[in-house]
Amino acid sequence: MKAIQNPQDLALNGAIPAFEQALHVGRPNTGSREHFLKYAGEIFDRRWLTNNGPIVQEFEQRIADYHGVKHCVAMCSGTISLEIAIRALGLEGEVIVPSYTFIATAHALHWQSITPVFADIDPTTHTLDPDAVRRMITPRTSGIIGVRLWGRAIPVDALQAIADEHGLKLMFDSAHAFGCSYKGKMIGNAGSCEILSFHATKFFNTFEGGAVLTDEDKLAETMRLMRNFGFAGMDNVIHPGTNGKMIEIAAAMGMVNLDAIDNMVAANRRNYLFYRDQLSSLPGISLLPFDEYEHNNYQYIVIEIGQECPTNRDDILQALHAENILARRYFWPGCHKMKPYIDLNPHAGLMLPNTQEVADRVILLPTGTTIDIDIIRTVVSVIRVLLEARA
Ligand code: T4K
Repeated sequence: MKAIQNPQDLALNGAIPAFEQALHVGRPNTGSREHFLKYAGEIFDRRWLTNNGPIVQEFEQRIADYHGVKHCVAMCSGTISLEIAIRALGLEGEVIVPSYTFIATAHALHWQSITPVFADIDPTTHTLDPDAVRRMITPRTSGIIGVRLWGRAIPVDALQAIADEHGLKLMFDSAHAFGCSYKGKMIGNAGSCEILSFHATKFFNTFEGGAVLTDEDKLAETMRLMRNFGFAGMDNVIHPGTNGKMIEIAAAMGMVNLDAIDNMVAANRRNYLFYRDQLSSLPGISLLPFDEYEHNNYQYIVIEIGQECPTNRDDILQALHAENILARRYFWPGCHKMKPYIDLNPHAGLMLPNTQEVADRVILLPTGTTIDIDIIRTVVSVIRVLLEARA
């Protein structure tokens, strides 16, 4: 790793990149390879590969216990978990969601001929603003999906009050919030259900995978049917369904990663604190804070580029990419500016000023167990030297 002290050290100015191999925001964390291979051997011996196998069942119990929730219904992805939960709740017509989220939140609705109606966010938390949600309610609205973006705070009580007042269903896309709490309560129990993603790039992964957490017995039963074609036993289909099952080898990855989860959170927290320290002296750059009184997974390092910064967000991104630091501008430009939503409602942005502003000023920096403090020092020095050169 080369030292970056002067503008001529920047790859942007012709120097060799700081990193030979790309640094990713979503480099997977992995638990014990040895234990994983032991599970794999057992799967071979048992010849039970999928369809609610014993590892999936144990995995579901551990995830439910971890979050203190009654049911965990494991699925093959976070997106399928969203689709199944949306259908099991009977959502239809219009559903209010933030535009500032991964496209899957909106797609899971559109895929089922439901219109996602985008409401604006609170610029400090990056999550749904309850007042903005109220403004988007119409006679066709059937529900609200809150997104616990970056695993951080979302006004659960205010959203529940709006849902109750208008007879709407409320659920949460908690794809980023595995192991997080809000107001001292672990996620999983808010609204009717909460969905998780275990995609490779999430700090906790099952290669691909997802789950729905709920305290509602009937809802859990319906989703279990729906993820397996509606089968209630051999030759007996009693419900519409699809194939949303988690496979045994994915659950095995989940088991070894659960065993290692404390180390993964500790690495993320160490990185977060070091980034916070290193970034604190840079003008116009602020790190989105985690509330230390809550359980956090610290999986995303989100920085915001403000007015006082001597350069703009995309200039910084370009300098980082030149060094092979593949920082991301999640979730730019917002779902409402992507297809098919831009065609369906080209003027949606008029109601989304905070979304547009936040999407234009955010950068995510690499973290996780493959990133250490020496790497972070170099990442931050690239930004520091660039800002000094632009000042
Ligand atoms: N709701 C929310 C709020 C979400 O953020 C997501 C997913 C979902 C729902 C849906 O859940 P899933 O159906 O995905 O379970 C990534 C992930 O693909 C996506 O899961 C995630 N959110 C989103 C925030 O990030 P991309 O397209 O930005 O990145 P991707 O998958 O190309 O990976 C990023 C980089 O990580 C790669 O360029 C290389 C590296 N990488 C990736 C993989 C897959 C590795 O080093 N190893 C790997 O195995 O979406």
